[in-house]
Amino acid sequence: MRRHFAAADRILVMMQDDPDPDAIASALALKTLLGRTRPHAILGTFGTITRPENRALTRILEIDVEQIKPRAVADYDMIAMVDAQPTFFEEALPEIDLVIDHHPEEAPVRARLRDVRPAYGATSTILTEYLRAADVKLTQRLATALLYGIKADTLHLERGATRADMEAFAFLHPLANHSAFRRIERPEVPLEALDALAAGVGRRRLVDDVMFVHLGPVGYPELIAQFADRLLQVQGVQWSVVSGTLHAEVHLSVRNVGYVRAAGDVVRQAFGDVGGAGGHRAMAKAEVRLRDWRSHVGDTSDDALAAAIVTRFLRALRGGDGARGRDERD
Ligand SMILES: [Mn+2]
Repeated sequence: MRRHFAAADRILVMMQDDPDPDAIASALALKTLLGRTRPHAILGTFGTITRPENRALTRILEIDVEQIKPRAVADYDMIAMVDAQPTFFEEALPEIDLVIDHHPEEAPVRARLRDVRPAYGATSTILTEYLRAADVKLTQRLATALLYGIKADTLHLERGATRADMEAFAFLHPLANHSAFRRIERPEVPLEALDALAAGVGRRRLVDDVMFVHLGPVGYPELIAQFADRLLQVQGVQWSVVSGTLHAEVHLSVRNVGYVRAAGDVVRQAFGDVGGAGGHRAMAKAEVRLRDWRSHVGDTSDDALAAAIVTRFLRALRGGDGARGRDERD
């Protein structure tokens, strides 16, 4: 790989559109492996980083991620791609020099050099192996990023982690900065968001083991997911359903304790007919345009939205007249 890239003046290390920690850490690791400093290699994406944890990662570890235009790709001599494959992009791309990824191949990956290992839980694990093989001394910053990449992609080694991921994790753990880690994992909540939370919690509905909180208008969508995580900690709660509105859409995040019905199935059944809905076993989300909600469901005042979400969700969760349950307020 080093030999291949040695001839290039400017290298682009490409990540997916909303780069996640695994992509960002892998890109930083590849740049280190190739021995490049700015401006010779840049970490680029066509999109932006949206999740607060991921923004915190780049801010706290001072990792430069540049948003680039598709036509700017031609300005680089060589292109590497990490945690993604050329077919994941809608944009027309020139020949890719290197792909390192752990996603299954949708179509055969076309690149001059390629290392795709679908069995791995994280691309960061693959890059950690390269760095160790090449005897590169890891900085605390890079070790922290890679450890976070593995943790984020494997849900703390609980999802899809292999022996290789665990070995990389054990290698990186003593090298990482754990106080930086904590600051990244628990992103700051803006002061104004507390008012939305306080009001939402005041209007909460707890029906049996399902906690519903409608926040009303929110500043950014990740708040909804953050609060859904938190509210699952309430005693006796097995499901948390948090909703809010922004950009003329209603956003909804669902979390559960993991040993109940798959959250993705319930959310798809409850809201799939009016908007985008789906997810995994223990987390799911839905996004519905208010315009579509009005024409298919009804009133979009906050009270009406909150009530319709309760009814639809419980019906999907329980079937039939599932909306009838023991309400905290009964
Ligand atoms: Mn990944």
